[in-house]
Amino acid sequence: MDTPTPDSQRAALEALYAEMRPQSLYPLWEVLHALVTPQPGTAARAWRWDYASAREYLLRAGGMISAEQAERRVLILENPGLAGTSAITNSLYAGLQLILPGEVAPCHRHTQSALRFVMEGEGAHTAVDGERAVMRPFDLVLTPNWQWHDHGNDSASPMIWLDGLDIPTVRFYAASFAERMGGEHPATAAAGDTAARYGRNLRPFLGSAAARRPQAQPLFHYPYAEWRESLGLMARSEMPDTALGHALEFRNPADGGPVMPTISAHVRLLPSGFATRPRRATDGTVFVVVEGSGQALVDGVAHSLAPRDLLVVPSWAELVLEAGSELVLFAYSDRAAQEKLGLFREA
Ligand code: GTQ
Repeated sequence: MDTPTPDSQRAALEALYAEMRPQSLYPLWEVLHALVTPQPGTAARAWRWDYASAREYLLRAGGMISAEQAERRVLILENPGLAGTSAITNSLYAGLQLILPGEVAPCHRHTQSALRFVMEGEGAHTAVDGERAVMRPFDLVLTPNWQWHDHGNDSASPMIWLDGLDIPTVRFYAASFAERMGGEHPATAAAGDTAARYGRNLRPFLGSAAARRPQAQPLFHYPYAEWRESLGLMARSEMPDTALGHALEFRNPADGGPVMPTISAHVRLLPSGFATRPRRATDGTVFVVVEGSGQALVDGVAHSLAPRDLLVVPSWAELVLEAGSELVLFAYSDRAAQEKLGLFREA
C-alpha cells in the first residue's frame, strides 16, 4: 500500500463505504468508540414529575375516556431524553393508571412483567389469575409475565397507581405476546389466599392442589403495612448504610431473588437530616417519594422531593440523596436483569 495523504485516504475510504452501503456493510473503525464505551452512556436524563400536576391531567382524561374504552387509562412518564420510546429508562416503562369507582380495566395477559405501586385511593383491586389483591396506599402488587390480570374499583374514590413494566426490554428482544380475555377473570380464590400461603415463609406441598400458583412466581402482594414496619424497625436498630440509607429489597419467596426476572424493587428510609455518599449504579432507577421531603442531587443538579413525587435517575449518574424530614422512598430498576447478564456494577 502506498502511504496515502490523509485527504486521499479519506476520499478512498468514503468511496469504499459508498460502494458497500447498498449491501448493508459498514466499517467498524468509524464507530467502534461509540459502540464500546469505557463507561456507560445514555440519552436518558434525570427528571422529576410533580404528582399533583400529573394527577390533574389524569383525572381530566378520566372525564373523557373510560377505563374499558382505553383498555388501560394511563399517562406515560416518558424520559425527556428518550422521546418517542415510551421509556423512562432504556429498559423500563412507567405510567400512572387511574381507575374510577365502578370501572373495570379488562382482563389480559402479556409477556411483559409489571408492578403496581399505589399512589392514592383504597379498596380497588388488581386480580391476578382471578385472585384479588385489595390495594391500599403504597402497597406493591405484581403481575408477572403471562399471568392474567384485570383491575377494578369497588370503592367510592378514584384509585391511582404507578405501573412499572419492562416494555422496552421485551421490545428489545422482540418477544412481546399478548392475549385479551376481556371483562373480569372468573374468581379462583379469596382475596389474600396467596399471601397467606406464600407470604409468611410457608408454601403448600409441590404437586398438591393447594399449590395452584405458578411455582416460579407465586406471591404478588407486598402490603405497605408490612414493609413499612420492617423498615421502621431496621431504622431503630442500626446506623444507615452510607450509600443507601436503610434499604430493604422485595424478594420472590420461590428463589429468594428479585421480585421478577427483569425488575428489582426496594424501599429505603433516610433519617431526618441524613445525606448519602455519592453513588453510581448501572441500573437506571425510578423512585417514588412515599413520605418526607428532601432533595436528590443527580450529577450535581438538585431535584426537590415531596410526597408522591416521581424521579428517574439514569444509569451511572451520580446520586446523592438528602433527607430534610425522614424520607421514605420506593424504587424499581432493571438490576434483576443486569445481574443475570453479568452487567450490574455500582461505585
Ligand atoms: O395494567 O396491564 O401502564 O398492559 C401498560 C401496559 C399497564 C396493565 C400499563 C399494561 C398495563
